[in-house]
Order: sequence, then C-alpha cells, then structure tokens
Amino acid sequence: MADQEVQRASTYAPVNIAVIKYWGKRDTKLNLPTNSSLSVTLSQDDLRTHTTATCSSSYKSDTLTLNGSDQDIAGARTQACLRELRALRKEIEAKDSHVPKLSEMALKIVSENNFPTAAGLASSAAGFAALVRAIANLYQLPATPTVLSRIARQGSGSACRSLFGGYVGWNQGELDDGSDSVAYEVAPASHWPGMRALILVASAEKKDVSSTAGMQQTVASSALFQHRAENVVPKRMEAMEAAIKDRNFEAFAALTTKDSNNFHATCLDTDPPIFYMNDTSRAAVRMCETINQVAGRQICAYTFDAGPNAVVYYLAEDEGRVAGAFKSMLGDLTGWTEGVKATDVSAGM
Ligand code: 2P0
Repeated sequence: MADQEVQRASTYAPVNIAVIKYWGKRDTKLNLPTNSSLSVTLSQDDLRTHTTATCSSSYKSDTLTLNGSDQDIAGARTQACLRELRALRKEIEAKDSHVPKLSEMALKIVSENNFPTAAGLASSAAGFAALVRAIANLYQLPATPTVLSRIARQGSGSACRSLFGGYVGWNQGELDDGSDSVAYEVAPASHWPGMRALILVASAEKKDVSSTAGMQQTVASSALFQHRAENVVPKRMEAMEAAIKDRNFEAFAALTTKDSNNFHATCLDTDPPIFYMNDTSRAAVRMCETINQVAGRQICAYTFDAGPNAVVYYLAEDEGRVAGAFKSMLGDLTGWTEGVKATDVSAGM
C-alpha cells in the first residue's frame, strides 16, 4: 500500500547568536517576548542541527531522538509545533482527496547537533527551527519562513530567528494570539562580506539555570529588567538595524557589548541572582577590551548568552589582531573542549 511507504525530508538549521537579547516572556505558553531582539545567524557549516522527519502508517507513535537519545515529545512546546504543522497539512489534504493523509500518520524525527547541547550555544534555536522546517518540507507546506518562524517560536522563542539567514529581527508583537510575533530579515548574510564570528568555548557543560526558568525568575524579581524592556531595548533595536544597514562596525560592536552586559546585569539583579558568565568569560571580556585599546578603536565585540561561552564579532581585515590574539591564548577549538573557532558569518546558511 502506498501509505505504508516511509515519506522523508531532511534539513539543516543553523544557530543564531543575539546581539540584542531576548530575555523575558509576556506569555509563557506562546513564548511571546517582553522585548524585540536581533541576532546573527551563523553558517550551517559551523554550528547547526540536522533533522530528518519521516512518517509512515506503520509507525505507532510520534518519536524524537537527539544525538541518538530518545527525547520527551509530549512537552507542550513540541506538541504546539506538531499541532500547527499537522493543521496546515490537513488544509492541503482537504482540498485534494488524492493527496496522502500524512497528517494522520505518526512522525519519527531524528536530530543531530554538531556542537554541545544546552551549553548556552543556542541549541534549542537550531533544534526547533530544524524540526519545524523538516516537517514542513515533509508535508510539502507552501509556508514562508515567516509562517515557520511563528510556529518555531512556540517551540523555543529564539528558534524563530533561525528560520532566516544573516541579520534577523524578532518583532515582539502586540497581539495576544502571537500572530505578529515573528522573525524578519534585516539584511542577508552577504550584505556584510567581512563579518566574522569567533566562538569561544569556556565550558561545554549543560547550564545550571535553563533560559526558560531564568527569564521567568528575572521577570518576577528584577526592577532593572523593567527598565531594560521599556527604555533600553526599543532604542537599541533601531540603532542596531541602522548600524547593520550602514555596515558601521563600531556602532554594531558598541551596541552588541552593551546589550550583552545589560542582559547579564538583569540576570545579576534577579532574586536569587543568576550567574551565566564565569572567570573564563570575564578573561575574554578583558582580552577584547585590551585588543580594542591597542587598536585605538572598537575592532571586536563580545556577547554572552545564557552560559559562559563567548561569541566575538570582528571584521576579516582584523583577523590577525582579534582571532590571532585569542588563538594564541586559547588555541584552536578541537572537539568542543576549551578553545576558539573562527567562522565566516557572510557565508550565510
Ligand atoms: C537570545 N537567549 O536572544 C537570548 C539571549 C539567551 C540569552 O533566547 O524559553 O532558549 O525556549 O523561549 O529561546 C534563550 O532562550 O528560551 C535565548 P525559550 P530560549 O538568544
């Protein structure tokens, strides 16, 4: 029987690293944020999730494996993504009775990360983006990256930004149903040919406080957070979009470092305080400050997510002064123990 066949689709989704950070939800069910954010999608040659989605009437139930281990697929976030994707497939099936009823078959989803999971390197972003796109491809949905970003957001907020390459905004939106809380392209990766990122792994261990739990503690207890969401981020979003459009590295770098520090300040202002950065992270901050002082201008910008690992943005013309300095101190990254890896952001997805 035709529907006993296994239907299959695979995709890659890269990690994105925010330069204006998402931290705080106004709706925890739909992952609606308290502020807009902006990120840079890395090349899928570097940090990425590869996902294969298959479905067959011979499968008993939906399953998900990540790096060979079975994952809980019953969680509300994964279920929300599956429900939305199946609903879109049903619309196609309703229009044409010859179209196989894939929406009624169980799914088998197999994902692999080529970097440490849950160590503050945006694994959930790449993970949910890949899951949503793999199933959308399997179902042959005519969905745009914007529609897929709305679905992936429900898996993990930052995942909505990994559906686009290059420089990507996520509009916080205003509507209660989240339909306007979607990602959009600010500029493609090729817009800024010299842009490079250095990934500095200070620890590949799983973080102590998950982003989801950490941001809820911050929303509940930090006064600084209110100020950040209302007064700091809106102006920075505008300034950052302008810096990217103008390819103004000094403005981009100043905003990136300030926003990382502001985000970590709200973590420290949380009760109990959350420490994502460690001594190695702070050594990387000092290294960037020294590199910029010696250069006489800001030629590198650090940013830290919910973990101790740094991403340092710089331009190709400063490769020796930035990546060279870090590599001579920490060595090239091999096997995700401590070290650094330089990546070409402009190569795109
Ligand atoms: C970001 N982070 O903008 C910020 C900066 C971490 C620090 O998005 O609860 O894993 O799944 O929506 O997306 C991490 O938060 O949280 C994150 P959920 P998510 O990249």
